[in-house]
Amino acid sequence: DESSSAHAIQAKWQKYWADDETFLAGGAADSRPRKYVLAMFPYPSGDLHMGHAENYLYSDIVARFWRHRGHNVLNPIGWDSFGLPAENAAIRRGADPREWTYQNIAQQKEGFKAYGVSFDWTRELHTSDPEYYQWNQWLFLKLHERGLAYRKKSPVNWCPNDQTVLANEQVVDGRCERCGAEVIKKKLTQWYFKITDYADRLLDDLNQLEGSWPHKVLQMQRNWIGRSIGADVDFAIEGREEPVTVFSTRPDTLHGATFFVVAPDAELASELVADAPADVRERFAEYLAKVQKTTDIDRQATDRPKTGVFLERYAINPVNGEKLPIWAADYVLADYGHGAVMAVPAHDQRDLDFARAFDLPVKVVVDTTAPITGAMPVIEVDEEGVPIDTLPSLDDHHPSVTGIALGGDGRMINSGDLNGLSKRNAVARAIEQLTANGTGRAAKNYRLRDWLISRQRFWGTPIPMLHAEDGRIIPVAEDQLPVKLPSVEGLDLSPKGASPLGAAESWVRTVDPASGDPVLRDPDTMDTFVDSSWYFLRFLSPNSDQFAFDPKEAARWAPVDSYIGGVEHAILHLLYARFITKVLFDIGLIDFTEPFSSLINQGMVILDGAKMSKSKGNLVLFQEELDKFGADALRVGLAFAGPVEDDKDWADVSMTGAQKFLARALRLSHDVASPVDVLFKGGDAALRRGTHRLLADAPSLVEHTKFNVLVARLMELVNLTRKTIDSGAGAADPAVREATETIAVMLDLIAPHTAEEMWEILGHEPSVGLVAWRQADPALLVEDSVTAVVQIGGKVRAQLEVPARISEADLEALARADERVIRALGDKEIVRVIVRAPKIVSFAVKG
Ligand code: ANZ
Repeated sequence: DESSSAHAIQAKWQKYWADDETFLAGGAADSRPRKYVLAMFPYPSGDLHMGHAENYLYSDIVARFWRHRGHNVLNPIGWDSFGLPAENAAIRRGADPREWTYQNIAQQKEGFKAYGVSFDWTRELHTSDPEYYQWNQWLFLKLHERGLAYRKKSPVNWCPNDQTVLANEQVVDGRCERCGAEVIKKKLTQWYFKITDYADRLLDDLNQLEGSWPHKVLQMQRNWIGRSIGADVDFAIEGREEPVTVFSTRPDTLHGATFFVVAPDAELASELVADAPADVRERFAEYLAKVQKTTDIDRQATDRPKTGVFLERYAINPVNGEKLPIWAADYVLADYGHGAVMAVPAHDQRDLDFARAFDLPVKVVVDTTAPITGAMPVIEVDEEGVPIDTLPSLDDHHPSVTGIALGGDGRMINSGDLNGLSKRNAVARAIEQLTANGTGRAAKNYRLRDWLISRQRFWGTPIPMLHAEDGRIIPVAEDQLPVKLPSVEGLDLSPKGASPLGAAESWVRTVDPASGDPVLRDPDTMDTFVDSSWYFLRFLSPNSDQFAFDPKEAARWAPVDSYIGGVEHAILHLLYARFITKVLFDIGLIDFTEPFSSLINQGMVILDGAKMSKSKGNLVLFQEELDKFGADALRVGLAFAGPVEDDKDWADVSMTGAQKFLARALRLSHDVASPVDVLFKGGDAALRRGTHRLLADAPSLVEHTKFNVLVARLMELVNLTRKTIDSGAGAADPAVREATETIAVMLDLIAPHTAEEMWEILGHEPSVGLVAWRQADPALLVEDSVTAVVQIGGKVRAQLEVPARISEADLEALARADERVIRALGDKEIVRVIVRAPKIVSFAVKG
């Protein structure tokens, strides 16, 4: 039956590809143009699943396509094999995380081979091999040399369940991305990568990816980096020597500041309250304790009632000397800007909510009812800056009445010599004045934080640093790498809040070879996002023990031409890879600044409209589908299921339909009776036109990732070929061979085993995977033409020769441009036009 013959064909060609090494990338002597096609490498979490089936199908289609287009293609595969799931599985089963990991890798590898993915297997890598992770350590040392790896004590996101630190990116809605436990703050000394030094470049370079990356991903990266432009303003504090700086995006509103707020958990708050009366101190301490249990997400929620404590201290507004009461309130965050704000309740909603809750004054300084462009009334103001002819609408809109802050643009009022300016001009002028007075300066602020990379876990890359007894921190010399993980034997991996490596006595205690001093190894391991931040470069020299990657190979292959993977990596992985790429560029090891020239995000495979998951019990299993229907049918089913970026509902996929299509295609090759070396010139004209139309359209379909359309077009051509055979032209017609060969060569993208089989049956040598796509014959692309008539007032006035597939709009335009029609219309008024493409254009006229 269909399935068993599919399996036989599959096994035959998989063996051939492995023996022949058909899909190895060409070496330095290969003069073909190069394409680097990469799918995000998998985490070896178990069997391959349908998400993998989709991801690696798409990358395989792209890789195979470029081979057919005469390119030297690199399509490698490896495993992102460090990380928590392996460690947790090991803890559960009292086993070595290595065992679990490498077993899963072996299984997934079998899966990929059975699926017919055209990887270059000679470049396989695993990030948990010392041969790989020593280069993570090398990278760490490079960053350290440049001041980009540093240690600091700071409040970190702590998962009480996994007992480990999490990067901001790994906290989702206040919870651990992995286990869902509520994340708390804990103060720890940790290693950081200084990604904030690259914030501007990471943001600005996104512009060059516009059109090549999904717009949504670019936008997510922009928001994550979150650059705000404004000013730092210094406020003197009564009874304190040093001024306190605040960041504001609206220095134009300085005259509207009516109070001052510090984050309760910032050191400044505790300092300011230290000399306050006992009752204030008590209230503050109570408040602080509460705040420390609140997540940043909750603190930023706009619909929360505002809370705070007056510290009985005052800040002095640098522009007018006004005394502003200082409050501690949790809507101000300790680690954004400077952890303090000038509050302008008239123009900032959070400040307004707070002012209304605690009865603080609200002073309008931007008249948002005054137009700012075009002919505008000049607002007359008195010496105080109060409008003389007060606009009644402004009173109606007063924020203390409406509860709605006036965030919009308008004309400055109540603001000294800023009065009358628009917001933008006032911002610029305010910054000029602050700068001149030495009380402020232009400033930028970012949401992006430095990348916390220390993890208190076993199954990761050891951080290559030594700690001397006197507190000195000594980098491990490059020639001492790798710092290999110790054996897991005797170690308790269960989460304790400190790295299990710290208990590996004989590993932790070592000697600094330079000084001979006894030292301790850093017990922490690196975030696994370090591993995946540069792996695409390792594929270029996967076996080198000289370099992380050979710069000459990087110059040949990189950046990656097509990167394919899930949108779940829109922020973390892509941002880190972009950062490390820029660092390596700065070091001079590569000559490009963006790692992935184009990015394709695939949708999810779902079932009955729902995400598949083990817990819901609605999993479609990759291995089962593969066993039942064979690799090619699975690939056709997925490719045909819908546009790449859409979610695909497996309930709508007809696997038997896919099988039947493949069987029909295969049967064509059996039926073809024309000689192998037929010159493709003659034969059934309609079939030839169909074949050449597909030859003409297919490249752009693939380049625009319209794989489902390509499958549909192949199905059409298979049907047309069969019809041609049946309708009398017969299997010996050379057009039938031409169509069938074209089908085989193009089908290779989607169903490579069937394609190889067809190619062989048609009398050719393998591999069809390396056969060039033929050029379409332009003479066969000329469309059929038909005669269209143009009627005016019911009388035929002209006949036009037009393409059979002309659009209604084009047909009408042709008719209106025709000399005879123009003459017959004269100056009659056209009341109605009826167009029936390609046959009729009819003008109803008056006069
Ligand atoms: C005065 C002002 C007036 C502000 C106004 C806004 C509107 P983005 O755009 O997110 O960068 N801010 C500064 N530091 C803060 C902190 N640590 N916690 C909470 N809020 C903080 O926001 C910048 C604005 O957020 C700053 O500009 C400041 O309020 C506030 F009509 O200053 B603004």
